[in-house]
Amino acid sequence: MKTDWTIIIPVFNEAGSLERLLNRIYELPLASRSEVIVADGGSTDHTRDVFLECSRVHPRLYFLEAPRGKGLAIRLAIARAKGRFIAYMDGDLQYLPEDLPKLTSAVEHGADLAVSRRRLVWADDSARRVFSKVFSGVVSDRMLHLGVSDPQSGMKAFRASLLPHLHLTEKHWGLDVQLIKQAQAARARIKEVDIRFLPRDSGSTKTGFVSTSFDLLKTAFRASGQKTAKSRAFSSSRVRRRV
Ligand SMILES: Nc1nc2c(ncn2[C@@H]2O[C@H](COP(=O)(O)OP(=O)(O)OP(=O)(O)O)[C@@H](O)[C@H]2O)c(=O)[nH]1
Ligand SMILES: [Mg+2]
Repeated sequence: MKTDWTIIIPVFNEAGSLERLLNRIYELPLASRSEVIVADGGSTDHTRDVFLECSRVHPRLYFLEAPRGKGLAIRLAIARAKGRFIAYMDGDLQYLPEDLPKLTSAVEHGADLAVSRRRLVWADDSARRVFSKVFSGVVSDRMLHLGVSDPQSGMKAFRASLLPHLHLTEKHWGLDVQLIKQAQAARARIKEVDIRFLPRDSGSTKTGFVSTSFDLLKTAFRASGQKTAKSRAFSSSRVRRRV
């Protein structure tokens, strides 16, 4: 069986959603040519037991033990990915597995990186959501010129051939911004894809308003400082296209 895709699910205490999420991923036609890595940041609930149950019925499903940090867990999973293409999505079922093929198809049809753009299916006017909008508008756009409208969205897909052009170092919430910034510097073709976004129906949030904001701003400052050097480093080497 060929492994076109590596699908990475970062989780920390997501026992309430993991089984439902994996069952739905494995119903996708995409699953027959994918491996799935559950990248766990040291869950203290029954996430691991849920994974073990699921691994009895689903093939090519792997567990990765990572230190704390969503970004770090994704990076460690990327390092062991066998797929020609890589996707990641949150494990709390706020993103619909059925929307994943929209991103994978964008990549298989020529994009180097597909970035999802959340369309809320409920009215969320929480302080965190408002901050997220401000962050996207001001920092991502004005400061980093990312050119995407929802950089923090937790579902992305890209070609593994992009990886030699990247140097991902973020451990927490800044990984998404770093990925986009570095892909942009590598002249990657970035495509935005609309997806649905639901409220959490189990578990609890791992983001704190202050800590997440601080983490993202640190990333933004680091990324804006790296901008010139990165652009120069990649200017002579275009991303290899495999389409
Ligand atoms: N491996 C790993 N995964 C994490 C860590 N922190 C969060 N996650 C996972 O990353 C994903 C996003 O975290 P969430 O807490 O849902 O963040 P959010 O979606 O911005 O917040 P909510 O809207 O409240 O759910 C979820 O699948 C989490 O389980 C971590 O330290 N390590
Ligand atoms: Mg969430």
